[in-house]
Amino acid sequence: MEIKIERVLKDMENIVAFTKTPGKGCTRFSFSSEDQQARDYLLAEIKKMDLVLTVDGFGNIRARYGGEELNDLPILIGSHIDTVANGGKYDGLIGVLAALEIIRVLKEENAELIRPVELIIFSEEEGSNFGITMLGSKVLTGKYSLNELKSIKNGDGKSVYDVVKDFGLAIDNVENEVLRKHEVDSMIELHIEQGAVLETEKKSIGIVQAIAGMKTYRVTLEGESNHAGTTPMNLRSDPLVGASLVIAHLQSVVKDSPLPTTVATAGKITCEPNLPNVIPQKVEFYIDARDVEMEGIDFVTKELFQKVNEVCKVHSLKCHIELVGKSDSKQLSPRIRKILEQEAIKNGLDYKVMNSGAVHDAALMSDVTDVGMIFIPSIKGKSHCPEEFSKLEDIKDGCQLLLHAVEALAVKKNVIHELQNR
Ligand code: HGY
Ligand code: MN
Ligand code: MN
Repeated sequence: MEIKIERVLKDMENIVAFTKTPGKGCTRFSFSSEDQQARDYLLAEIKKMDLVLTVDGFGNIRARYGGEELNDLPILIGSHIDTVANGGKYDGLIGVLAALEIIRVLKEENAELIRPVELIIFSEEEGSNFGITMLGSKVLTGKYSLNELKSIKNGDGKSVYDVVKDFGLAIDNVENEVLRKHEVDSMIELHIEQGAVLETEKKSIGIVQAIAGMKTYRVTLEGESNHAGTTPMNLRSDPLVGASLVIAHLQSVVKDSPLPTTVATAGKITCEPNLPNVIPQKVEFYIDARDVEMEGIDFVTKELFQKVNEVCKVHSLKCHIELVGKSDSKQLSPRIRKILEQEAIKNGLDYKVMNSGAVHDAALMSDVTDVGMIFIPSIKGKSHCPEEFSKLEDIKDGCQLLLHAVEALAVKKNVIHELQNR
């Protein structure tokens, strides 16, 4: 069976148009009007295929092809459609559109399934609303109670609960919709690499072995606002100086981590009153610490707390450090990885087994099922920016490999070889 790449590209162009920042990349936060447009488009495509559709209380969409008579557990394929601000076209979306196209092909070819094949679209993967990545898959796998969702607030002080409820979703049901172990057979997510390894090594496919874990901290430093001209330097309590010392320290010390894969980023900062002639009162910044082993993340955490305490003493600042989001590093399923490698070899694809520095919903789903990930190259390793780009032939290879893996797991005539290989 073959995917029809022109349909994937048409879907992509249609959905990429749903952005708050036309001409400056994709800005499509979950629960926004742009998100609603993208959802409406995809739901219309799903309804054309008469799939069994469910939208849970957090807006995670599941559309199943293959009926009740199939008593084997479903395989899930999909990703997310939300973006960062001024993000790229491909992050998340390519995995959703590949899955949608694969279900179209299975239906058109009247493939005889041994298990249902389900498209899954996760809400709020980027964490753009609340600073917590993969919130949709965390809620789906039972990581948050309804009460916790009522207490987490966005920058406007609105809770997750209220934002999702105002979007028209039945969020009160989420605790009854948790996906448990052994309810699905497996999940495979196709995604762009968001790094430069595949391009540098001239590989068209990555098969993911492990996904990085992460911790996101919100650091608040309070000093004493004062006049920029009349306050002597030795009498200042300047939280922006404190913040810059902490951020610069982490950038320099991360190379001393026990692991070469540790990364630390300060990607969001607010300063009050944020005026050139006023010593700030309060600065809030986020630290994003990641590694494929938790040891690297713990290293950054230790350095962060030590440095914050040190600069607070020297600059007479008050501090508050809050862990706002976390996800553990995850080894993906050897069973699924073996199928992906077999199908890549069978189809002459030049692939590399590799780790993911980016986090993905697949990491959360690996708590409840066997999970695999397929990467396609990101040109110049660029992502989370308008320059994000993947080549047509790589997109085709990625979609086709996902289709072959679905055939091996779910289509009758192919599945025997998978059973023999268990
Ligand atoms: O931040 C990430 O790694 C993902 O793109 N949300
Ligand atoms: Mn993504
Ligand atoms: Mn992303």
